[in-house]
This record gives sequence, structure tokens and C-alpha cells, in this order.
Amino acid sequence: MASEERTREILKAIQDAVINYDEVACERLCKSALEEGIDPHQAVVKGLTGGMETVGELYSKQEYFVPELLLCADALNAGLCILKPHLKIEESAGKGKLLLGVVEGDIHDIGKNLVKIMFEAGGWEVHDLGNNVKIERFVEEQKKANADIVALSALMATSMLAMPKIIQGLRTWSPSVKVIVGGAPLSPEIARRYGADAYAPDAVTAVKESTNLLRNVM
Ligand code: B1M
Repeated sequence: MASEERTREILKAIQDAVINYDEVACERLCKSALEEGIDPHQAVVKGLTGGMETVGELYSKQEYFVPELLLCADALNAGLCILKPHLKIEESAGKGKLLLGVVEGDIHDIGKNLVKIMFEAGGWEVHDLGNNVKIERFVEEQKKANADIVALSALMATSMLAMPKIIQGLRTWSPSVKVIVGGAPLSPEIARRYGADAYAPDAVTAVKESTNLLRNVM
């Protein structure tokens, strides 16, 4: 078991590997984290995602541009591949079926992929529609999958505007369908205004909120 100091050191090194788009170092450090007994969940949230937060700041300051963002995303994904098999969340989490996708006009899928991983770790069956998913496709796929919950992700203030239309489309087909929304530009207020049943600021909360929704239905 790593000491607190060593844990901090490795998590910081994982962040730096994402920021410096060093895929090889990111993989190696995630393996070290596991070998040294660091909670893989912390390695994802504080290490990989923490690094991506700094990348976002560098982009805002125009120190990084789209090519750097893509390389950083590759480094994050390389680390995620190492950590993913070791992520486990509450055994008691609900084991439902989820239909998940990033809304039309939005190609950001790192957060959505984390959401998927956390649901799978919680024993959910996830139907992942990917990113840039057309409004009508959510309805078509839900007709086929009949998932317990539809999960919508958006990373842009412009793309999230598709959410109320998707929710309306889903409810026209089935008034009782449950929808959870999330992604950086969302908030509990916006989610309520859009008619969603739940909002989650991060992937772990998304599983918790969806489990609660599932329990209320059953
Ligand atoms: Co772009 N991008 N990007 N980008 N990008 C943002 C989102 C932006 C905020 C940057 C900025 O300006 N500061 C900005 C959006 C502005 C806005 O509208 N608010 C932006 C822009 C403008 C763009 C382009 C238009 C840039 C351009 O081309 N000029 C373009 C968009 C193209 C398009 O989609 N049509 C673009 C492109 C890209 C890349 C392709 C280069 C790359 C994405 C790679 C990929 O995803 N495969 C990229 C990246 C990496 C970012 C930033 C830097 C990081 C996003 C990220 O992955 N974060 C981002 C800036 C930032 O966020 N600070 C930015 C890490 C990830 C783990 O967090 O996705 O927030 P996040 O997910 C979290 C939570 O939000 C939540 O849980 C996740 C984990 O806990 N969550 C949910 C997400 N979905 C959820 C669903 C839920 C519940 C929780 O329930 C269903």
C-alpha cells in the first residue's frame, strides 16, 4: 500500500503525463499505481481527469490547441485502458440497462466513456451509441433497447440544446422513460428545465443517481 506522499506523487505524475501527452509514461504510471495499491478510481478521477482539467485551462489560455488536446486525450485513454479492468464500484449498485450517447453536434467523448466505464463497473448493461448522435436515433435505439434509463452527455453550450428535443421525442414515444443528463455545461437547474429526471456532475454520481431512479421505478 503506497504512503499518502507516494500516492500524491504518482497521481501528480499521471496528471503530468496527460498534460505532456506522454502516452507511454501514462500507461507505465497507471500500472505502477495499481502495483502500489493505489485506488484505481482515484487514479482515474484525480490522475487522468485531473490532468485533463489542466489541459482545458491551457486550451483556454491558448497555450494548447486542438492537436495537443487530441494527443492528451490519447494519453488519457491509454491510462484508462490499464485502469478500467480494475474499477469496481458498490456491489449494491443497481444493475439496469442504460442507453448512452453524446448529443448531435458534439464529438467530445472522453467524459461519456468514463460514464460508460463506471456503469459497467457497477454491473449495468450499457448500449453506447457513441458521440454526435442524432436526436431521432436516441428514440429509435430506445425503441429497440427498451433501456431502464437513457443517459445524455454534452460538452458544449451549443450542443446541449438538443437535449430537451431528445427528451421530448422519447416521452412522446413512452411518457415514463427515465432520462439522466450530464456534461460540463449542464447544471441541476438546466436539467430540470430540460425535463430530465436526474443530473450528475460526474460519472460516479451518474451511476448513483441512475440507481436511485431505477429503485424508484421498481
Ligand atoms: Co473541445 N471544447 N472542442 N475538444 N474540449 C471544450 C469542451 C471547451 C469547454 C474548451 C474551451 O473552450 N475552454 C469548448 C466548449 C465551449 C462551450 O461550449 N462551453 C470546446 C470547443 C469549443 C471545441 C471545438 C469547437 C474546438 C474547435 O474545433 N475549434 C471542437 C468541438 C467539435 C465538436 O464537438 N463539434 C472541440 C474539439 C475537441 C477535441 C476533439 C480536440 C477534444 C475531444 C477529444 C475527445 O473527447 N475524444 C477536446 C477536448 C479534450 C476538450 C477539453 C479540453 C476537455 C474535455 C474533456 O475530455 N474533459 C474541454 C475543456 C474543458 O473541459 N475544460 C473542451 C475530461 C472529461 C473527463 O471531462 O467530458 O467534462 P468531461 O466529463 C465529465 C463530466 O462532465 C461528467 O462526467 C465526466 C467524468 O466524470 N459527464 C457526465 C459527462 N457526460 C456526462 C453524462 C452524465 C453524467 C455526467 O449522465 C448522462
